[in-house]
Amino acid sequence: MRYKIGITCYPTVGGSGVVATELGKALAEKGHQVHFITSSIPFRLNGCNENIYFHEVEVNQYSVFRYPPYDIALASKMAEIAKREELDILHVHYAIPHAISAFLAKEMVGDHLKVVTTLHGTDITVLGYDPSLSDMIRFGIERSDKVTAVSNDLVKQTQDLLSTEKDISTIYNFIDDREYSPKRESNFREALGISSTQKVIIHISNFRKVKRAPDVIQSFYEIQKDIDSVLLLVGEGPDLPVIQDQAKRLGILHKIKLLGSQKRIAELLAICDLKLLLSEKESFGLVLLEAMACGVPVIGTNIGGIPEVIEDGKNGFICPLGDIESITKRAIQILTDDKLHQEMSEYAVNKVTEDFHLEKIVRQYEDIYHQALEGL
Ligand code: GMT
Repeated sequence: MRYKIGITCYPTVGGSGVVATELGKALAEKGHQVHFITSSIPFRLNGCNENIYFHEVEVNQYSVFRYPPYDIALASKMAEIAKREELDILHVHYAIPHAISAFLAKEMVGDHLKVVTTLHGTDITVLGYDPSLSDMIRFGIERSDKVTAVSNDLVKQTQDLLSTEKDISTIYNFIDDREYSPKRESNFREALGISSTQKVIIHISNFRKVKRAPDVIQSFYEIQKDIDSVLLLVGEGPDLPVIQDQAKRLGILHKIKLLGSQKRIAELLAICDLKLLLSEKESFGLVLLEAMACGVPVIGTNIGGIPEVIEDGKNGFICPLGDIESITKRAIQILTDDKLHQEMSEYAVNKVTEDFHLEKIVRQYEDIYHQALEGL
């Protein structure tokens, strides 16, 4: 069965936008017709595919508006495209405001249009605590025909926090192994002036508070005392100046490479020995999958969906939040025991293939669309 699917997401850098865009590309490859309805072209939407269309949501400015009504403009665009292109499904990523706009669009178009909402994390674990939004998030979820979340932990948090009995299916994030695979050609070591004997540790994030970037710096400070190593920091965000100061104070700034936003992540990962993700909130941790697919062992905190991605002692280690001593100990273990590193690297690649492969996960979304359309 081929569907006509409208996809809405945040088009800028961010896990939910990446997942939504990669899903759209994979669905289009399988012959579905995919219409991205977003405020600008999603940043991962490169290259052409005959089944992919892009519809920009434009918000007109009128002096009477103090705030431009994006949510209404989005709903209106969704309804316009759904009617004109005879869409079967609106699949929205991130509850606010997308699920609400989709609800409005469905009211305008008719019940034959089905709404699938995918929860990604902060739409629940941060916004869900805001009393001015929580009832609206619950409404969006309950009025969606199908709801998915990216980990079992996020399903549970949503049900507990919003007191909803809505059935929410876990569909994990996925990775395309045509893009992320081990032992890729990479000239980053030379380009970054890293010697062949130095170990390379990487952290990739949006450097918001929840990512606990200062813990990454503190752990690296401890690790580099024992191991000749460098730390690569990829991404942009508000905590970058904070950790730059911290690294300067600790006297390790010269061992840290601040790389900003990068597109060639797989090539960067090819030179890495370890990835750290020490967040205090993380519904899944897509960056863990990227590392694992490239054969890089990972250390993460015991929060959110991270333990559903990292099997402690198998493809990396799980450490208590903020426990720098245990993170350091585990990192040194991985970086000094070549046999363990090799085993973890292989386990990581196999786990990605078995649990998080694009084909498997895309089939699960197709199944959700089928259920929504059949009223199952
Ligand atoms: O990581 C972020 O803060 C960005 C955020 C987003 O909405 O783009 O990521 C969330 O969705 C990703 C894709 O499903 C997940 O892999 C991230 O774990 C999740 N972030 C948080 O829960 C903090």
